[in-house]
Amino acid sequence: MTITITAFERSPDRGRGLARDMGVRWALEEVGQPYDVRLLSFEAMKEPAHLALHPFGQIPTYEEGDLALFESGAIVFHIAEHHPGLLPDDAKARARAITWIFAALSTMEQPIVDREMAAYMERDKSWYGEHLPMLDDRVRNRLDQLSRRLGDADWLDGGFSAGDLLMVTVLRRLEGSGMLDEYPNLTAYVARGEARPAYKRAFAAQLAVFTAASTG
Ligand SMILES: N[C@@H](CCC(=O)N[C@@H](CS)C(=O)NCC(=O)O)C(=O)O
Repeated sequence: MTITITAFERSPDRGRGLARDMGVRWALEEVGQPYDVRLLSFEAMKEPAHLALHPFGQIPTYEEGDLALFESGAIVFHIAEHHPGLLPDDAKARARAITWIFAALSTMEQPIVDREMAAYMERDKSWYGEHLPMLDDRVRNRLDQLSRRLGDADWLDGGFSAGDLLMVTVLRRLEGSGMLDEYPNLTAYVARGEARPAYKRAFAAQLAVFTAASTG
């Protein structure tokens, strides 16, 4: 059955793989599942046709036959549940890998996105200089804890899983902040994710969309 996802027609990240379709593309590449992409403008994302798929008017969405999903975490989880390779077979190991999916998208992503949003929206405000160190501390606290847990392991719990895929995707949002550089094991962890052939294919595919939109 054909899978169609949605992505930005012209991604604000300029094709650096930070838009949330990246994790979905990566998961589909990991399991060897071909997919189509429907590109959307910001305006089209707020129109009724897209709102019927995504109540918040965002990307990505995922359509497969009569199934329509939104939320990148739910989509990656769905892909991992229906194809081998992203979740272990052992029930307990599987539950732990799923736990890392939630940890990536709630515990880790939240302070990282709060910091990112402040940089976009508060940079010119008088309180930004005081607020930023607080936001940095919250991110650092989570990075400290994650770094301690990962230790010198390659992945968070045994073999590479959907939990690692989403954790690497989330940590990449810190690119350019210098914060990840303080944690050599997390830097190496992200690099291991980025070195996976499936990651490279997904990254190239989303970059090609931005390049085409910029040169076309
Ligand atoms: N929690 C959602 C976040 C989705 C999200 O923030 N999408 C962004 C792109 S990365 C978006 O569509 N932004 C445009 C908008 O909100 O208008 C997910 O993981 O899918």
